[in-house]
Amino acid sequence: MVEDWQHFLLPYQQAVNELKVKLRGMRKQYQDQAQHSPIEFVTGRVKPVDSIKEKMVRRHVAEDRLEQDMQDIAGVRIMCQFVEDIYEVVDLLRERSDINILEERDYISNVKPSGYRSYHIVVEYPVQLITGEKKILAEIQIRTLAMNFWATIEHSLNYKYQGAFPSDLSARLKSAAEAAFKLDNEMSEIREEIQEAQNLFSYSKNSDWSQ
Ligand code: 0O2
Repeated sequence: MVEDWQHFLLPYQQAVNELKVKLRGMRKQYQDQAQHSPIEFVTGRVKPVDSIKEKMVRRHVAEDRLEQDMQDIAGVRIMCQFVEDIYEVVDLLRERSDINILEERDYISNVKPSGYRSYHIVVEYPVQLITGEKKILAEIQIRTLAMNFWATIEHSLNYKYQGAFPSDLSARLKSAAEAAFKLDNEMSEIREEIQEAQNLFSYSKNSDWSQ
């Protein structure tokens, strides 16, 4: 029985904070070398207690199995400019010694019926507490800016309709997901041209809105 949720969630918040710092640090290193960063920006959140409780019921997760069976209490999202960047980020994560990848779910090759696309990685990440080391499960979602735009809109509509979309809205959302993916593919076609233009900016002289 979780009696003190704030206490239970503290190491999850620490994991999210640390991962955000590390991933933003990767972007800084690319900028430092005046190279295109596959990471555009990073966000993170700890799942709200109500969402945890709702998912426990929906997925039949017992409270004493939460730490092992709920993989997305700590969540980090990495946004990329291009689909190719997503796979570069995945390779970078696979190389890291501070995270242990447990599972990968490619919802880009295997698009969800809703139209949702993203690459999900479930990792085990050690946080250092005053009581010692604790391994935390975290879900890292990697997506393009276009995928993120679609998912953000769909998520808010989902909240309103509780997943039961009217069929015309559901069809519109699917078609919007395909339009977003077409935009990603169009951008990939001119990726080299775009990156060349971006390299003409001196990163040190231009403001960085991603921090
Ligand atoms: P939030 O607010 O983002 O935390 P489940 O959580 O049961 O749905 P599972 O198998 O545990 O599914 O994990 P999955 O499907 O790999 O990832 C779930 C998370 O991915 C969701 O978290 C969303 O962030 C995102 N996601 C998955 N499918 C969709 C979708 O169709 N539309 C949108 N907008 N996002 C999706 P939460 O808990 O829903 O919410």
